[in-house]
Amino acid sequence: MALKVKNLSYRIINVTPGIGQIKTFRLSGQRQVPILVDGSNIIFDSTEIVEYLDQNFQGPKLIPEQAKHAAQAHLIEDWADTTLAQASRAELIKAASIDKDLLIALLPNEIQNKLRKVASHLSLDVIKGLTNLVNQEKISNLLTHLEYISNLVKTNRWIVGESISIADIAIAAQLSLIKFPSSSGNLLAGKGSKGFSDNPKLISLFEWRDQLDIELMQNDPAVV
Ligand SMILES: N[C@@H](CCC(=O)N[C@@H](CS)C(=O)NCC(=O)O)C(=O)O
Repeated sequence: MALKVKNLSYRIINVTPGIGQIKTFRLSGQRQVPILVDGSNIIFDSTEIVEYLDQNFQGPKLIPEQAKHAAQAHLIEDWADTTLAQASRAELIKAASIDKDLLIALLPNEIQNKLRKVASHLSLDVIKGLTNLVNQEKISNLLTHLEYISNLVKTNRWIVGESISIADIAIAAQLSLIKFPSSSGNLLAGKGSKGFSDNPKLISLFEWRDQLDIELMQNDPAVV
């Protein structure tokens, strides 16, 4: 999303969890994505990547220049990357445990067909049991926190200040796990966690996210 905001050309290389992470480790000395490869510069961690893009490329500043807005954007991004990320992943697993089509759609393309049959025989109760171990308090807070943001975006185009920032990107990115945007493709678009994706109190939030997604997709002439 940050690369799209800056209107930069890029190529996405997806990493298969496990074996694929050997490459990410060799490349960056750690196993997680995202990693940005810009010539000989290797940058990992989304915050570092956004700071690198702001410092080295033109386009809207994703870290606001005003100290007050910068502090707010950093704090919100950190919340999105930690609390929101953990809760939305747990919600996604829960949703996939009760919706076999969603579970299958989430499988990597190359193994989708082979696993389709196996997945339909899986005992989804096992997955459900595991997700119930996730801190329930965190998940009930999730709805309350998303309601706050939904109310905020009813009257504000951007989460912090008057222009797009790292806070908008961080929140919108994590929301994809709770309700997949149209850019996720036919299998996933609109799917998500019951109680969130279909919650009337969150309509403004997902409309805001969809609008941002559409604008960034349009801002995409250089993707290769
Ligand atoms: N704080 C990091 C979090 C990165 C992260 O959690 N990456 C996940 C995917 S979204 C990952 O690579 N997980 C695989 C693993 O931890 O082995 C960032 O914002 O870049």
